[in-house]
Amino acid sequence: MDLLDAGQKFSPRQDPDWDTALQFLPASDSKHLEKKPGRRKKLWIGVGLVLAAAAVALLTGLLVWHFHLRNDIRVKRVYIGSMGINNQPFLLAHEDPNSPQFTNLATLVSQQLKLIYSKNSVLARYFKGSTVQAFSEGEGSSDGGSGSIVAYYQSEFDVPVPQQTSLDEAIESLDPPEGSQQGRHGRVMLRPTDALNVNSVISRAIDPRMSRSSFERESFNIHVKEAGIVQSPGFPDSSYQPNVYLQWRLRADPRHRVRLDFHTLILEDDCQQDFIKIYDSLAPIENRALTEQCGYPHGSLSFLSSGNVMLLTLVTSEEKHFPGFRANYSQIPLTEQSTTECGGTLTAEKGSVSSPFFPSNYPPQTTCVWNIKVPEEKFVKVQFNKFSLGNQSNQCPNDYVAVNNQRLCGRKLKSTVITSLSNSMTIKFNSDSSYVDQGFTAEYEAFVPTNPCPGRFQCTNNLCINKTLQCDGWNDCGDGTDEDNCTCDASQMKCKNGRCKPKFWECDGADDCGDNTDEENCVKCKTGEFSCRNGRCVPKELKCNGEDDCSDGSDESKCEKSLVLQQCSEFTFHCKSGRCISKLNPECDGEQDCEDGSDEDNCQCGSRPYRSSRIVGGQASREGEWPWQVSLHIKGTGHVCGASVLSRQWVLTAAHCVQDNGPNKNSQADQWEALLGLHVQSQTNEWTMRKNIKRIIAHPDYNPLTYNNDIALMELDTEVTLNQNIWPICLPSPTYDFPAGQEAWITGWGATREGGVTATILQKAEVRIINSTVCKSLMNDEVSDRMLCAGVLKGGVDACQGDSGGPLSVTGPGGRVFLAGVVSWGDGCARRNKPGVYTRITKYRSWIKEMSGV
Ligand code: 4AZ
Repeated sequence: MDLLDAGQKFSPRQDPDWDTALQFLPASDSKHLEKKPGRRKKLWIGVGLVLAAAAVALLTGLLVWHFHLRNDIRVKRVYIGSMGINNQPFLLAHEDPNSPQFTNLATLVSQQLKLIYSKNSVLARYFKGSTVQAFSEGEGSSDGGSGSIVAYYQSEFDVPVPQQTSLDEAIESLDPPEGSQQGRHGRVMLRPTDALNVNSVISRAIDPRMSRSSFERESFNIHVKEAGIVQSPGFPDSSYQPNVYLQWRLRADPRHRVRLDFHTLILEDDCQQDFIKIYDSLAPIENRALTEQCGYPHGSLSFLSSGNVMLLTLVTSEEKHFPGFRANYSQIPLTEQSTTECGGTLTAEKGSVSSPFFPSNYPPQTTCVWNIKVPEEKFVKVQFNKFSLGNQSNQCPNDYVAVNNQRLCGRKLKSTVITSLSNSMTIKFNSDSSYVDQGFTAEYEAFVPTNPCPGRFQCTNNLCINKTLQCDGWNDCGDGTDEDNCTCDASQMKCKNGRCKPKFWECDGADDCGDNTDEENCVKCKTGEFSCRNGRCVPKELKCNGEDDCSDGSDESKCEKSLVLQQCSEFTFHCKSGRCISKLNPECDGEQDCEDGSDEDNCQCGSRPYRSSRIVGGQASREGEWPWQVSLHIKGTGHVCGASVLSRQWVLTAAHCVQDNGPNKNSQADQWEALLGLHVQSQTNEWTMRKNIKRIIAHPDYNPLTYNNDIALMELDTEVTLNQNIWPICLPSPTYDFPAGQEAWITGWGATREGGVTATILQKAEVRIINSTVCKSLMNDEVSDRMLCAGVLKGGVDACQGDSGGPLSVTGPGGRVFLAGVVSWGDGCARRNKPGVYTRITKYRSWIKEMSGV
């Protein structure tokens, strides 16, 4: 019998009792196996009933567990807090947890807390116990008696999981009412049992990242009266230890603030793993946290306490360890009247105001009020230059600046102008008790209402600018109103938004109009066609298909995925094997694209090794931010040029830096020394290496008249040890593409303005790659194909004298930084429409390899 024959027995329509018909294959003894239909049905019903009963029982059990037993599953919840106590003097012995004075007072505080919790049914039910961690001076006794003290404690509760929120709420309900001096835990409430006169209790749940049980914990007590240094253990010779929770309790003299300035801070990038947190308290109370930092932070790292204590904590995880931190501590007196620090009455017609201690972060719990009064017939306007006050939010409930009662916060108010329609203006600055920021600087000025901008153009945002800046293609007002309603002249194009822009900016790869209309209709090919770099048009579908349809390879040069190409071109990456791939800039992007993996060879470059994360118009960089930056010194003279680290033994600079110049024999290696890992001129540190030069190889075709081939290699006399501040930059392959409009960074210690003096701290500035055709026309055709232009055409940002030889750094697709250019020349510095000109490194890749092996 074949199988089909057996299958014919399956006939559900004829036999509704389907399981009796489930006989696809005949058994050898079919009679024996066939079940009696009636008995089997009963059996199945029975099994069904049993299963249903089991399911109901299971469900009931689960519900009971959920609503009853699970309610009984308790978790430990820890709150960190502070208690202000009147009538208890602070003694030196209170700093020592082993002293009897500490123990006695700690016992009283624990009893007091128990008493406070006992008056709240939720707290009373779940309270387990408290421990006191430290004491500090209070801000003065409210009844003028024997002084006051603050106790820092930890309270533990065992709470059923669903009750955690109510417990948090109960704890927060103990906070003193806002603005009150005397809390609700005063004498009256606690008498007669307690000996403590409590004026406030504040506590919050501990940061969960600080409550891991596996931590090794340690605390250090530091008096900051004598300025000193605090650093992570092992810094700078070794990275910090795993799994630690370290606390540094910093105490200043009474009526002083603690000041903490970070010199270095390099932690793992992920704040869930490693972080530092600073508190305006001696215990890590969440609503006294001033900042949390991890990775390689870039903002201001100078912090001030509101009173005479501060807590610095370091938490690390099991994996990945970084150098850590070093910070300087000191104390500064708290002035009797806050107006000497900030605020006051200002009657001059012009002046400036800033948040306290700017550019350091402002301290918490600070209020300043400036009352500006100018002559009767005038109005007042204020312009913010820097503005960094927390996050933007609707009502600005935390830190804010209020101008005539209008609250401002966030980070977007730079260049904002606010006018007062009278001769007075009130500016108020307010910081709450946690999370500080850098603050603001502002300038105010009186003006005649009928003529707010005498001789100048008035922007809609009330800024006054020079009339010549109107309709010049640049947004000088900040709100673009100087470029509205303009009649474009013959050399300009009209954008759709009505603005006029120089014609040569059309199709240069950058959105100059602001609405991108200068970049539209740039392609001459029909829709559905790809425009090749050689001007040919090919169907779009042929782009990135692995074949050179343009005949110049450009249809295969900017592909997402890498295809191995039949033919190589000047636009495609050459693998070591000799084959080419279609992906744009595949080298060192973290993905293997060549079959032989050669696109990821030699990629120990271009990263900030411990990142987790002059120049005119720039800003000071952070130490270690540009580890490939070199300062070239002529011995006995000091800094002359910049250079870039290529390897342990080679640095790259400009040929014009190493030319003999009268009596200066700059072409001779022994005249020079290279400083690697330098941040501040004349301030070397443990990361800095000073090296003599063994050999200088200037490009043989360098032309001192045209600056063509302005490139030179320097061989160091011995290899440097790479460290967190010394690391090579990646060299781009000859086919690497740096498109117009791409962001790039220039760095150096050169002049900070044309004809000015050099910078002390390494400066950085962001510029953009500029289209070569545009650049040639701006620079009188003096730019060759072996040069690259970058800058900000509006002016104000550029490399300058002393930056020569230094890097033009561009971040590639995988996050590594590539050397796009070497600072070479320019028409002055930071002039409008005069970009900086750089040696185009892609043109010298094989020369560098040939000369240095890098
Ligand atoms: C110089 O003299 C120099 N604006 C370097 C760069 C630039 C100008 C001058 C570019 O070394």
